[in-house]
Amino acid sequence: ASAETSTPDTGAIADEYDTIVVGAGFAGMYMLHRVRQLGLSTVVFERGSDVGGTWYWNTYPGARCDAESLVYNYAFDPELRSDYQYRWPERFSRQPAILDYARHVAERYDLRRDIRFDTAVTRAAWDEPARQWVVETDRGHRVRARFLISAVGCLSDSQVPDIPGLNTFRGDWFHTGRWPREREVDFSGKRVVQIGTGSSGVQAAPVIAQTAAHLTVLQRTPQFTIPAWNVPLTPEVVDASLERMQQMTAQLGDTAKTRRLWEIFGTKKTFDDSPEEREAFFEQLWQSAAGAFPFGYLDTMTDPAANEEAAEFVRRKIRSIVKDPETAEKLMPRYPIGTKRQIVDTGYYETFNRPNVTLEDIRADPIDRITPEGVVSASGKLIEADVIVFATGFDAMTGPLFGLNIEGVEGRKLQDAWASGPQTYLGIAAHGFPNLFMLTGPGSPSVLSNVINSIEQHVNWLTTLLEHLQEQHVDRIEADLEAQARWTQHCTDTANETLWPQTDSWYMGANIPGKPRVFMPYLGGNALYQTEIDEVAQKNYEGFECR
Ligand code: N01
Repeated sequence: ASAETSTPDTGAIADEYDTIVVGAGFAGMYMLHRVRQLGLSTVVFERGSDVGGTWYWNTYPGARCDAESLVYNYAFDPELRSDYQYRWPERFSRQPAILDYARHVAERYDLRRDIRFDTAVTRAAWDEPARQWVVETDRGHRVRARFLISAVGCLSDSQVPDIPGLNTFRGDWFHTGRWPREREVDFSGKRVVQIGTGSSGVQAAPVIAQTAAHLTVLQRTPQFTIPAWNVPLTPEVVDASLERMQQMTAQLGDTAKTRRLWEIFGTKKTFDDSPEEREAFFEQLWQSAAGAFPFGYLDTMTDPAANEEAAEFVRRKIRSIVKDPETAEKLMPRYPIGTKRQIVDTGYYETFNRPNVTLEDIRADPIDRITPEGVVSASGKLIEADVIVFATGFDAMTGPLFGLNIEGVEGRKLQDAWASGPQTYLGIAAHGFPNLFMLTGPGSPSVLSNVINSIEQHVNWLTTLLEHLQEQHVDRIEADLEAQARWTQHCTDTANETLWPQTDSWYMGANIPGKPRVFMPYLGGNALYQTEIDEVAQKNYEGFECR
């Protein structure tokens, strides 16, 4: 890992800005770059001590991106992209490499001077007479701005489950999304209990197992994961990969504009192929598709029988990799493949062949409590631990927004407006919350895309809108209730064409007790979504009221 850049918070804060941006991850950084070009005075509040967002906080062992390095970066400046393309060390970057890139971008565009680090927004209230947002921070600032832009990310509100006795545990415990940065966590000689087997847990377990005396993985829901087949990026591999990506884009051509997310890669349906052809095709996907495995055939995400073919292929793989049949059986996922966020791994199933790794099924025998010695199950079994790792995920999409304590027109809280699920127009604006924009908000493709693409898409579109407002001398814009209802219904209808809503996942809010069950992101995919938001802009921002 590179050394932490020192970012002393010396910048003064004015009483008033044109724009306040919350968060200095990839969304906040690019937004700052663009609003500066419009000449809008702007401050960014960031609760971390440096840029990078997700890639600042998630320093857990094995943290890595499952989108390819060559595309998981900004496209807005072709020179930035080409200058950097031979610097990515691996096909799938580790967290430190991505954080280095974020820092490089901050330097290159001189972003830090407008970012106030170690500063969390604690409240944002709309002042109707002034047509401004009043934003408060945990450092006692109270600052006004015409526009409030949330760049808080979708997966930044870490969740440690409420297990009785955690405060009595005598060892260390950590959440993957809030991993300690001040010191290296050393697992050697330690008995480690890991709770959770989503993307974070699946990345962490193989790395923890390499040094821990013993690792016990507590699994509530077995998940499908596809090998990353990560490789170092030599210049030859870079050139070949860029060519492959260009070919794919050319093949898709204009058809991309009308294909939904699950239709982007496929050219045929599952049962168009004979069983032998299918097996060969799944094998090809297993070897090369990584996270796109469930999109190989056009109907995997819509036809239960087709989905089961793909799921069974992966189950056979698990049986062939995991040597102990009983452990293999415990690892068998039973939900439609792809309907939880598709995991990509390096040696996950193989980890259970190690003599120092045990898998416990906590669906069958749930966690009852934590004691000073470790974790105790409902049946009374004690799993002794020196360290507990919570890979238990996030209050996704709405959690980070609610954390800002946003109060809109007449003091209405965003939490209350969204009590039965998020309601947005285009995933970026909400009725009752004028001049508030949510980058990669609920109802946009965000987490169901290469999220940096989604970020740039939102920032570009919003920059054009802000420019339009400047030209028209408009200082208040709000989504219409009716346009919002139509958009929210469109997102739900799109999801209901697929198998996604059938599974308990964080997309559905199912991981958070009491959270409404609503499929939160938009499944249209980036290309179709671009067409849709462009159309709104062309129709003079139809669905927004400007005054
Ligand atoms: O979190 P998760 P994550 N008791 O919610 C379990 C992105 N990401 O941090 O499935 C016991 O997926 C829970 O069980 P269940 C990516 O979008 C990307 O792993 O709810 N167990 C599950 O096993 C990803 O999807 C990368 O039954 C409990 C796990 O904890 C998203 O972040 C890397 C529990 C949580 O899995 C979130 O991933 C990492 C409880 N009370 C993350 N509560 C990339 O590679 C939860 N669990 C880009």
